[in-house]
Amino acid sequence: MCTTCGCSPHDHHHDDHHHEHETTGPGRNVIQVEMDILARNNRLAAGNRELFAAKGIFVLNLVSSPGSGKTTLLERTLREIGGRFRCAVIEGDQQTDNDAVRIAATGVPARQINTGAGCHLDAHMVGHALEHFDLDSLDLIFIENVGNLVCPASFDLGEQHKVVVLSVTEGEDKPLKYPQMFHAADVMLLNKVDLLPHLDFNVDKCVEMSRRVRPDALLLQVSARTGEGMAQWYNWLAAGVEAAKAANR
Ligand SMILES: Nc1nc2c(ncn2[C@@H]2O[C@H](COP(=O)(O)OP(=O)(O)O)[C@@H](O)[C@H]2O)c(=O)[nH]1
Ligand SMILES: [Mg+2]
Repeated sequence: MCTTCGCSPHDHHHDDHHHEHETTGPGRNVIQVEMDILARNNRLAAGNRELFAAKGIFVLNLVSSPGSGKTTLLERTLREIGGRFRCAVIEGDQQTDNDAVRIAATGVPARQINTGAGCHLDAHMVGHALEHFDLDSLDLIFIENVGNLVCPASFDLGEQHKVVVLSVTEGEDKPLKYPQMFHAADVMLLNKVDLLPHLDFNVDKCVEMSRRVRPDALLLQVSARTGEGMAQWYNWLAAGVEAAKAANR
């Protein structure tokens, strides 16, 4: 059960046998069950985080609403910096392996997780996906979460940073409408800026709303379509990879 919307992320997850936290017994109420789920997730996320630190891997959790351009952004990123860093991608979607197929076409190893009815990835699913990679040969792992600005905010995967992608077609008020997510993300990528001439999207207003929710977030304006602004994103990635390696030395 998802603590936010009550959905069941494990319904269709074939190798998850940990349903015991989802049953209410005498004296236990729904809130306690939800707290157990989050506590268990946090424990598993801490394990993932320790593993990433031990291997010196920089790990990012990409979150957004559906269609804001996460996969397109990753495709371009991997094509443009895939030669500099050894990357892998974990893809989360309710159904299909479309995104993993798109990523694999760039030559980077990709693993799809299908969450079925579930609206977010959790640390347990990510832990299993990691078993399919040679972690000793990786610098950078991108996790593309299920498209949803609500539930993924509550579930730590063990990443160093959440990166929220907001596209200019979604309206500038999204940081205020989904403050939990925009507060949790250390970086906001404002994507599809190539479309700005066709829209009445107010970038300054969006930046101001984002600052109200998370004053210190790094805000970058990019277009995954044209490549505009992507160099700043790559510089930030390079610094993160270097820091993860330095901490591990
Ligand atoms: N114009 C424009 N379209 C984009 C950009 N990034 C992604 N798209 C388009 O937005 C749609 C959804 O992109 P996708 O990467 O699948 O989004 P996801 O659901 O967040 O992974 C696709 O049609 C992309 O081609 C961009 O920077 N500019
Ligand atoms: Mg996608």
